[in-house]
Amino acid sequence: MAEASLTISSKNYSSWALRGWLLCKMAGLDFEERILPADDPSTRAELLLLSPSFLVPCLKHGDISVWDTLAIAEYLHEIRPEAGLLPQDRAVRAHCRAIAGEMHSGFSNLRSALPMNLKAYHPRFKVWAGAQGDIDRITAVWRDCLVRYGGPYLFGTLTMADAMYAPVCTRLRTYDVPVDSQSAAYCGRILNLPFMLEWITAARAEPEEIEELDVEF
Ligand SMILES: N[C@@H](CCC(=O)N[C@@H](CS)C(=O)NCC(=O)O)C(=O)O
Repeated sequence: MAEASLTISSKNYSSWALRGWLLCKMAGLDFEERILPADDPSTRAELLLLSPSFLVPCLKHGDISVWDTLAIAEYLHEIRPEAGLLPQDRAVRAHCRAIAGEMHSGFSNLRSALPMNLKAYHPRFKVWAGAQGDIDRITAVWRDCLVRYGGPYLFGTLTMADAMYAPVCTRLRTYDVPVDSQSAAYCGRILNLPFMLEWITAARAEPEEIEELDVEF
């Protein structure tokens, strides 16, 4: 039996599930996935028991339940410090937390206008100004990190910040959003991580479609 379980919903649509799953993989945690179809009433009842916020992802490790992505990241760092989810240097660690927190609490324009949908592809999608502002800020953050810490990931090696921004990389690809060459190269590296390829393949094999999240143009 696995050491932990991670409850998630759709791999195609749930960007928070992707972040939580990636964090567990990056931490090297032995976990099993519990995939709950998001719109089934009995599923929702079960989810409420597991995750009082009613949200996924939710990590269960022994008697401990953690149901918020940033809390999961911090918890994984505590139990697997050697995985390097946070940088070793205190100042860099603070920067990494700030970047991860900015994604966790912000960029709502991008998140609502360009929902994660790994099965879709919308060439030359028209990005409205609010979402473009979020994209500009995110790519500025990426460029700053890549220059400061030398890449190939935001803080050199993979950290929780890369997991937090991974769904942005998928959105930029899904909606064919042009970005500067440094950010495009960073996205390419994230999208080609073996864990990402594994997730994307599983997402594309999912049967269900959620109409409201399938933007049409
Ligand atoms: N801030 C939360 C956000 C989690 C979240 O919004 N999860 C969505 C899926 S991406 C969810 O569970 N929505 C409720 C539902 O699908 O029933 C976190 O960091 O985990």
